[in-house]
Amino acid sequence: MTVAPTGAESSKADVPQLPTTLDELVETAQRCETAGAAMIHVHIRDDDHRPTLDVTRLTDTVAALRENTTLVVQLSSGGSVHDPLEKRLQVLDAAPDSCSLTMGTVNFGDDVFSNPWGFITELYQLSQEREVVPEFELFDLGHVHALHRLLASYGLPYGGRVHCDLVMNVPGGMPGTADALVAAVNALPDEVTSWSATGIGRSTLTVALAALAKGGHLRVGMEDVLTLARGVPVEHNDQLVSRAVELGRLAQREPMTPTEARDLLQTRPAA
Ligand code: KMH
Ligand code: ZN
Repeated sequence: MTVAPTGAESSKADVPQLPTTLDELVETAQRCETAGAAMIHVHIRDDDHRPTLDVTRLTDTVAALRENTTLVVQLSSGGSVHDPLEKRLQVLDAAPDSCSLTMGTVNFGDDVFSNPWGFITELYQLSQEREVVPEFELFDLGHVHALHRLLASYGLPYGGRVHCDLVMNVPGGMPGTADALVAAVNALPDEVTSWSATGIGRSTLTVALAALAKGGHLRVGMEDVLTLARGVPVEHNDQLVSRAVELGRLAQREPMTPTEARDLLQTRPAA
């Protein structure tokens, strides 16, 4: 189970319970680990709670999460739709266990989340060099196709495992339906060793249930959904983790521990 607690899209003014400071992020990470998360997908904010890719801040964040949790630390290389590609490559300077790596450009609501092929291949090769395990973010079936091309051209990731996350229901990407999930999973390259799925907004439960039924892992968090039900705001990310754990238990699936997740992903051993 991955928790994506913050994202880059919601503002602190609109969602005061969003963890945007380092203290809030660490507290969230601890509570989500207790609730059953094994990995954290991290976007950070500046002193004004705006998205930032400042490398010093990212490095401090990785250190604080390592000090206070055993979670696998995954930094977002996606940032916000406004971040330049060069800044997004620098995320690896903060030496996380894992980084997200989106497999293509996608319309993102009224914006464009830009991931040209040259950027994808540069980030991928950098992740191999720096021994950072990528999580391939797949927003559309075309991104699955691009993953075949990447693996054929540049070989396996650091650690030899191939882990993907289906990000569904972004306006511009694939819909958050069971049918779309099955189509995407059936098209994954044979090299894929594990995958998770997350459904944005209202599709969160549909996607989680479909992923469990199809044997996948789950990502949840306030990056992806801000309500538990219509008109019921999420007060803390651990509510989403606990609910996903409960869904898993109904499906007789136990959440992995961070140690098991490290083994699954073959992340770099601690220095
Ligand atoms: N914030 C989105 C534009 C990622 O973290 O790699 C991109 C995103 C994907 O969240
Ligand atoms: Zn993200």
